[in-house]
Order: sequence, then structure tokens, then C-alpha cells
Amino acid sequence: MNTADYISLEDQYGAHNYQPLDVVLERGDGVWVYDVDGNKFMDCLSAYSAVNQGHCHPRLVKALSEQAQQMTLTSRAFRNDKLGKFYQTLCETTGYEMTLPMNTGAEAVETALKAARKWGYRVKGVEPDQAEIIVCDGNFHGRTITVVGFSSEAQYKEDFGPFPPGFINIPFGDARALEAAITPNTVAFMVEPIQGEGGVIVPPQGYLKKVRQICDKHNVLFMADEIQTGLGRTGKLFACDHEEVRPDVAIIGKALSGGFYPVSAVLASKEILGLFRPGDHGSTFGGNPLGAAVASEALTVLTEEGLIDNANELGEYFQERLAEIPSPHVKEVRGRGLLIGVELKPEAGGARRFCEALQDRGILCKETHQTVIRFAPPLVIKREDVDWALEHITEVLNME
Ligand code: IF1
Repeated sequence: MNTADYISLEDQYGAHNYQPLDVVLERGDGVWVYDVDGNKFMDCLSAYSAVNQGHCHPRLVKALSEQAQQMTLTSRAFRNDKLGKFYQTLCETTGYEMTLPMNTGAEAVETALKAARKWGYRVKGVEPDQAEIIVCDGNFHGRTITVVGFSSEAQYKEDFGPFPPGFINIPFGDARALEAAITPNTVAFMVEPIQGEGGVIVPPQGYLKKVRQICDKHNVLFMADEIQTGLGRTGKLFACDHEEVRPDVAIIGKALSGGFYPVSAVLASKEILGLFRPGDHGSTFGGNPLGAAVASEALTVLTEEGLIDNANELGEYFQERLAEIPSPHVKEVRGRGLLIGVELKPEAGGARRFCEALQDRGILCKETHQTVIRFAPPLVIKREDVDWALEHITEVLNME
């Protein structure tokens, strides 16, 4: 079978809810991936920041395969011997008191929304069914009906309504709009510290600090969706750490398992997560021993191997060097750590053709919002890899 055969199989039997680049990958190692025709590429997407630890990290391969031979799933009807240790590692690494594990990012977001509403009714004293949660335009928090219901992207919602009420949208990066939108029924504000899908949008300096103050003043929970920005991607454990701000609720996923297995989690205080009673919430797979074993190891790898500092150092270097590239097409280079967006001018003819040209030169990345090329390699990347990529990126950004 060659690339075309694999693609036609997918096209015949699978729903066409994606338009991937025509590359069929079969193997990965660190920042490198290999396709079925024997081509080698640098992965500059990292599965949307899920493989921060690099493809097939040996310690994660070991953790996964050892645990797979021991036990994979118990359900939460019984306890397992990996869950407590995972909780402890997660809480000690992040400094939160409690956690609630799920699988995908969208599930963790739903869990956080439920937690916020419960807190609103039980602690803040909001009347039943009146809770309001404020979110931002340009958000991306997942694909469930509740979550797409407050998306500002028409395509994400079209044909999927009706949607649950109780969500209010405000502009991203605008602290005044937040304060103006708060009512006595507001229980939470949920925000991405840097909007990923929105086009790698970094809010104005001091925004998150102001959000913290406003939420404190009005007794509203500050909930950060760190699913994409968290776990080292931006050069700190959390993107909120850049402003030395601690949200009441942090939502993580993706790199929590190093891309081996879907593991997500909500992190918060006992005041918030302690409100859940048996039967309130759950998941067949959430907190399973396979996920717990892999996630414990994935967190340890991040900290022990210095990947967060590497993201900080090489992210800054990568971004600076990208900004120096003389190119007729580039409007702006922005981002934090190894979450970098290169926005092209409207007349550049869209980012997709640049991604395809990069693919031809051995670099895989994905456009977002038609005009932004996102560079987000695994955090194990080395300086020489960045230099290699920059040579090719320079050529591509100078094509006709
Ligand atoms: C797809 C984007 C990235 C996320 C944030 C929650 C979730 C995501 C901040 C949901 C997921 C993914 C999903 C993937 C594409 C991707 C994405 F381009 F759509 F925006 F990363 F940039 N919060 N993001 O970024 O997590 O349920 O998927 O585990 O194709 O939908 P999930």
C-alpha cells in the first residue's frame, strides 16, 4: 500500500470531517515522524501540543507497555493502584489541592463547567438554573454540543443546535468587557490564556492579572483552559504563570499523557472539586490505571528532563529568528515559548500553500484561520533542529 491507497481507504469508509495534508505517517521518534513512503519530517504541530514530550518517548513507551500487561481498566466502581499516585504527582506538580480525571479535553471542559455551576449554587448562592458563565469570542474549548454552543465560529455550531443556555460571550483580551458582563448570577469566567485555534492570539500584557482581580472582586471563578497552552508548551508549566496568576480552576489534557492515551483533568481547590458527590459525574475510562500510569510518567518526564525550560529558551530563539526572516508575505510573528504563530498578509494567498511547501521540504505544520502558520514542535527539540527548520522556513516564506 502506498500513500494514495491509504487515503482512498479513509475517504471511502470514514466521515470527511477533516481535510488533512496528504501525508500518511507510520512512525515517530522525538521531533521526527516518518511516512509510509519512507519520507522523514520534522513535526511542527505535535498533535496540537499533545506530544510535548516527543513522539514515542522511551519512558512513556515503557510505562504504557508495562501497565498494559498488568491491568488496563477497572472502572471507577473499583479502585486501582495507580490512581492515587497519579493524583499526588499531578497535585504536587501543579500546586492544586484536588483533581478530577477525564479523558478528552472537551470532557474536562464539561467537567469544569459542571463544577462551576455546582459551586455557584452551593457556595455562591445563585438561584437554581440561573448560573451564567462568561466565555470569549474566538474561543476553542472542544466539540461537544454545550461547548460549540458558545463558539463564535459559525461552522462549529451550524446544524448542531439547539444549545444549552447560560453562556455569555465577550471579546478576548478585554478586561473591561469582563467586568461589564458580570451579574449576580455569574459563576465563572472561562478563558484560554493564549487562544490557539483563534490564531495563536496572545492577550495584552496584564490581562490575566486583571481577570484575576475582577474575578476576586465579584466572587466569580477564574477558569483557565490550559489544554493546549499548559504543561510546558509556552515555556512555563502553565501559560498563566507568565503573569504569575493562579486560576481557581485549571483544565488540562493533551500532553498530560504525552500523546499516548487520552487523559485530561480538572484542577482546583477542595472548596470547588470537593462539592462532587458519588454519582454526580464520572466516566468509564476516566482515571483508569493505564492512563494514570502513563500520565504520572509524562508529568515526571516534563519536569525531570527540563522540557519546560527548553521550551522557554528555544521558543524565544525560534520566535526571534522567525521575526528576523525577511519575507514579503509575513504580517506578524507572535506566541510564547514553543507555541508560535506566523500571520501572513491577506494577499499572501492563504497559509495552506505555505504548509504544503513546508511539507515538500520536510516540515509538517498546520494552518489555522487560513492566514496563520502555527509552529509548535515537541518540547524535546534541539537548537540544531530549530536552525535546520529555519533554513527551510526562510525559503518557503520567500517563495512567489
Ligand atoms: C480538533 C484547534 C488546536 C483546545 C483547547 C479544549 C480542546 C482543545 C484550548 C478540546 C482541542 C484541538 C482539537 C482538534 C484541533 C485542536 C486545535 F485547532 F482546533 F484549535 F489544538 F489548536 N481546549 N484542540 O485546543 O480537547 O476534546 O480535542 O481533547 O480537530 O478538534 P479535545
